[in-house]
Amino acid sequence: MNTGETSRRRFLAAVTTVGASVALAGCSDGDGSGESDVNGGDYSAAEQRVVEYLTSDSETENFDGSFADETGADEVVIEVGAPGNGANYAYAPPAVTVSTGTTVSWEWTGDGGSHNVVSADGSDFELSSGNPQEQQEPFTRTFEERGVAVYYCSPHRTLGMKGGLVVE
Ligand SMILES: [Cu+2]
Repeated sequence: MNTGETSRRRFLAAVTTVGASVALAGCSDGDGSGESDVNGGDYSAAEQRVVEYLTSDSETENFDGSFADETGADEVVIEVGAPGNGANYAYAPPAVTVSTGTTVSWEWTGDGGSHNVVSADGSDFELSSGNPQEQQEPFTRTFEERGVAVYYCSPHRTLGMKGGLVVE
């Protein structure tokens, strides 16, 4: 259904949105310091991993380059089946920063068909909410360690239904 040309245009649009950091991703952290040298230091190295995940391959259209800052919160809710990516094919917010000890609760809206939460290759945390469902009890996880979680919805990954979490 989708064409490579369309995907490329969307990707280029994403590069423009989030700045030069994506285009120069291959150069990031070349000194091994753990900090990204690109994008004027606006993104931490951990955030940069999420940005690259959300803007590569099937772009996450509802990601505008910003991270919801939920550091210090005891509990954070991420909607599953929020508007975005052509229909209700989005996590909201798609990118979130939390502190260690935070409980994240993915809550199904009931919209957009069947969804799930599955960690992607490269994720520091393994996540699996099980088979895609239209509605189910929240998928809840408490993050005790620092790191990065990158995840997707199995049925809608190619439409951009992806999310990222930085635990700092
Ligand atoms: Cu989905």
